[in-house]
Amino acid sequence: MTQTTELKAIADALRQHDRFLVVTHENPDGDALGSLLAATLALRQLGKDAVMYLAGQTPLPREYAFMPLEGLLRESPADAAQRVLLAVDCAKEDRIGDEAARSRAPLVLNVDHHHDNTRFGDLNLIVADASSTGEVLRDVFAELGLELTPELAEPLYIALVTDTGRFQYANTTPKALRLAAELVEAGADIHAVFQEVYESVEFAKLKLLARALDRAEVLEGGRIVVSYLLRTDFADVGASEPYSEGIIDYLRAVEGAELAVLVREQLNVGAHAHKGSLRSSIDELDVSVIARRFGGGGHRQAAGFSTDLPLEEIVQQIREGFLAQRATARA
Ligand SMILES: [Mn+2]
Repeated sequence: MTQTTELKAIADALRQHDRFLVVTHENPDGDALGSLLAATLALRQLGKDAVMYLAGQTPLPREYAFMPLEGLLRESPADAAQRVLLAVDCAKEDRIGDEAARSRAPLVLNVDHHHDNTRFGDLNLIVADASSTGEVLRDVFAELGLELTPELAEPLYIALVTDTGRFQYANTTPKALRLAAELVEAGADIHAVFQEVYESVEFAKLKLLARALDRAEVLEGGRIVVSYLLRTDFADVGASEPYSEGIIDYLRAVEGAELAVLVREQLNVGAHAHKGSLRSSIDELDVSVIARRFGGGGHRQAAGFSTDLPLEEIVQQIREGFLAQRATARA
């Protein structure tokens, strides 16, 4: 199917069905939560019964606490088997964090922008060159003839501004910038979003950042910048897991860095021992390929993984993955 056909098929399915369960990926970021909220509100604007569900008990990142996410379920509702599952910003079904979510649903709709999306839906709309899932949803809403109210515009803007790194990353296309203007015209309060998302840093997050910066090391003559956070770091400064979001951007910003790596010990018992985040600063390096060495994935510029391997082994594997690509690029 072409992308236009996929778009129309998703829009038709949203029109035809009446009850929906909207989900996104665990440990959600701004695009995940913005898309979750916008999709839910859009369905309600169409007169549908739509509920939001985020599996697990991990607290939401505090910078998104201002979003009107009342009614967000943390456990699957009893009537999940009667609800069409709409997954937004989920590259793989296991990112939903509820193994039964997909099999329970009578129909699965998958709307995303990850280039490595496994197309786990019955219907899929995957736009790999979109800046964010929010941008993809905007086109779905247009297809549905929805009015872009301030309530819809603001979560779409949150999705857009966070996934483009405040309109700085390579995915900041002219289309993304035009969409930003459209969302501001529709009533998104960009200054309020800025203050809530970027200027409400908790002191414990600052102290966690300090630990990561203090431990940062360079490899391969400065082309790789790597750091790690231990479980005790989180405990010492009083930080929970989402506090580490954004730290990697400081590592990537170092002069000459092509690859930034942050490895953190997992806080949840029963989870994999380590979680890794990877960021590429150059077009020639696809970090999703490195993440796949550990069973992870993501985008070219940003990817992640979970693993039980020890820290030294993780760093060694990442180094090999980096050299495999960079040697190829130079040949
Ligand atoms: Mn995204």
